[in-house]
Amino acid sequence: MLSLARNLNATRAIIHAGTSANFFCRRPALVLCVNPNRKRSGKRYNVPPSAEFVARVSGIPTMAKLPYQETADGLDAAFIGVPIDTGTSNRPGARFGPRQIRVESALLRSYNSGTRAAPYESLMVADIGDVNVNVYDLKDTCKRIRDAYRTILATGCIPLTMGGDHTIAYPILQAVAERHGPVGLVHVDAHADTSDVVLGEKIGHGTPFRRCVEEGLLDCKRVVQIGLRGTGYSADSYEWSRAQGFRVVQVEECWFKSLSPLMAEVRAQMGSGPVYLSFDIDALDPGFAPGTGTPEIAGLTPIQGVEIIRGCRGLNLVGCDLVEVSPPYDTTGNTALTGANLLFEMLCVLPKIKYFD
Ligand SMILES: [Mn+2]
Repeated sequence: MLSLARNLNATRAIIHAGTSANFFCRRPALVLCVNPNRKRSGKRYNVPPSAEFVARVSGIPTMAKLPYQETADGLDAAFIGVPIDTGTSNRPGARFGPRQIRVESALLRSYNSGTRAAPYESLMVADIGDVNVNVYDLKDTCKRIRDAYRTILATGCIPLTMGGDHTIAYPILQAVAERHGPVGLVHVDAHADTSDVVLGEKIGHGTPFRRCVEEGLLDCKRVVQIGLRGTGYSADSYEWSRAQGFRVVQVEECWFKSLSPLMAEVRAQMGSGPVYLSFDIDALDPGFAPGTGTPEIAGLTPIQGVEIIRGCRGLNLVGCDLVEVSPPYDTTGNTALTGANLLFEMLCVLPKIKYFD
């Protein structure tokens, strides 16, 4: 209560000073939500305005109501959108994913009540907008994504990507591997996304991880694919993955279980090397996340999704994405809301995040 009272008093002071309207500027946002328990490290972080004091429906919808800035300079982590669906094989609409995730993310608060993570007391985070994609040319889009992520990664910032269809993982991982070398991969998905050629094309949302392996972007012994399921083009749809050395965890191994024990094994598999987390929202059952392009029944629960992400705590995460949210197929907005929450969970397991234990 004491800290709440202090926050309230600080906020009143700002309101009386007449500056509260501009809550996207760094200083007012910080003053609005300053936590008196924060160690006096001298470093100031971006803190979203609290809905205790600022209506969450107000303002320009950035991810988690964080400040927007044009580059990754000075950031430890950044939310970035890649609004494409020109790689989809079935229902389109993922190009609207980043925008809808930002809108629904207005419900997010600053602390993780479950894990007691305090991301905005640990890292400098902002929303850096969207990659300027070419909706008429998927190959050009891939080049644009790769170039954008080279620039982001060169600053030392960890990208948290809002997709966009899963094609984007390929050019992102090209840039990630350029900086970090071949990375481990925690891939959560209904599909392996390891097809070679689809309708004569090498680039699409069913092929990114085949391309990544061909280019040596992955440390194949440190790849796990979780949640795979559905009908296939052959009886063993995941033979190619296993032949590369991937660990494949089909959804049947996940049914009716906590995935925390699995994640202990995954942490051992990943070791201390760099790891990329790629989470396709279609890993979740379409009853929970219907707004996606290629839904498959009998999927993971949101609880299991959260267990997977929280199980990545302690890994050397160098980038994360949440892809395939297609808002037109979920008029409730709940798929995008789920995506926003999963992205917040990803932020909460990045290296150097502070926890109140
Ligand atoms: Mn996928």
